[in-house]
Amino acid sequence: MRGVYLVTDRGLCHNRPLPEIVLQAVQGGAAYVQLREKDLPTRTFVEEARAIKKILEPYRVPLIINDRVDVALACGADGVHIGQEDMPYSTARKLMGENAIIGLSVENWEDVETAQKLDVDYIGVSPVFATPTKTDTKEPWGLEGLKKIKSFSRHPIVAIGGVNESNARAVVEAGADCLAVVSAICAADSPEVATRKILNLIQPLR
Ligand code: TZP
Ligand code: MG
Repeated sequence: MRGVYLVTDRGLCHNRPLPEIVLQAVQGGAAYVQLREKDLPTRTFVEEARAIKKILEPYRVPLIINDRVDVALACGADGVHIGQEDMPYSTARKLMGENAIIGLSVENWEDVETAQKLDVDYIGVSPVFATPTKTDTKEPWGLEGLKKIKSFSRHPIVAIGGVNESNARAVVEAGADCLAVVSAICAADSPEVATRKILNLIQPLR
């Protein structure tokens, strides 16, 4: 895993259509897109996921679905991102198959140790910094927590939570392989420019 990983939030897109935001982010160099929909009816979620998948295919950018293995299977997504209260990793792996990308959020040290025994494709270090985008989080890891995880974990690290232009370099220097970004891209005047700026900041590093 490397580069910038867009995680969507339709509520932060200032009424612009989500497919447009996704396309702009990919044109700005986003390497992964995670569709994160907490409130959509399942049918609408599947339709949206199929539409986004079509947008991503020509760019060879993997589509990852947040939480919902059923939606990921229904739209033929490349992977799924699961949290500690979602479907267990082993079940998700059985359903998604060995080639799927499966990411798992780690919110405390016990999660990090447990993930070490699982063949996840990455761990999502969540949250690195406190963020208004998701307020039901546990204690932020901070850069020190991220460093500690990097020196312990055998898995690629995706950092999420408050990541933006002002801290992208520091987050990568602390050990993130890849930066997951919500508001700094979705709410930007130009999601394309915002993505490219973050990418340019970290590209010399990774
Ligand atoms: N998981 C942990 S923090 C977060 C998620 C989905 C939200 C991150 O949003 P932002 O706007 O990039 O801080
Ligand atoms: Mg979840």
